[in-house]
Amino acid sequence: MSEPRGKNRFAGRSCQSNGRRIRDLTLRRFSITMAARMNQRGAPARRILLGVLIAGGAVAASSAAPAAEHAAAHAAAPPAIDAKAAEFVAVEKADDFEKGGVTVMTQAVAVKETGPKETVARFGEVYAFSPSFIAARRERPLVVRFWNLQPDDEHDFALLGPKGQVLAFFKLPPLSETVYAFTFHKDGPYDFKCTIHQPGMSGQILVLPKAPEN
Ligand SMILES: [Cu+2]
Repeated sequence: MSEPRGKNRFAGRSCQSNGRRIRDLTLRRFSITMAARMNQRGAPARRILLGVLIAGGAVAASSAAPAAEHAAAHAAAPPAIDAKAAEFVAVEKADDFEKGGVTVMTQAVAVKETGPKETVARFGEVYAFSPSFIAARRERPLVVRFWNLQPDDEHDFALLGPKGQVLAFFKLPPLSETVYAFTFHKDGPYDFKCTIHQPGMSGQILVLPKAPEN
């Protein structure tokens, strides 16, 4: 499944609300215990109790916002492509490219179906692109065949420019082949990532100077 796990503090779209909920419950339980004790002691103690309960309420209210953010992140619209993306790269989708180029597979490194449980509990479900590093030549089309090997996990591919701007974005549906040709116009490293599984599912294309004519 593509849901990042609740305890994954590394996930870009991490679900931290579970942790907050546990803290809220702990705080409420503490408040109730305090209430029981203070009831026996009279009015001044009750004022302190009120303060504790208000603080508890404030923490509980603050946890509602991240939960909403989280839901929004999962339903997020595709990122906007930078207006100057074409200066860096031309991206062409084609399912009829001849064989060749680089095949990039999506790899389930640690998932809840197969574990290890401790890893999934610590990092959430972990995926990777394989390979995650590709070298290319400027002005020579780099054909990449993306294979999403997971039967029930969405992935996507965002290509980033030197300032982190999005140069290209597309989805990689479950059990699909998606083929693109990238023709880079500027040398240098270009990061890429699956926006759903961050930060683990990331990589880099290094664009080398134009090949010498021979
Ligand atoms: Cu992914």
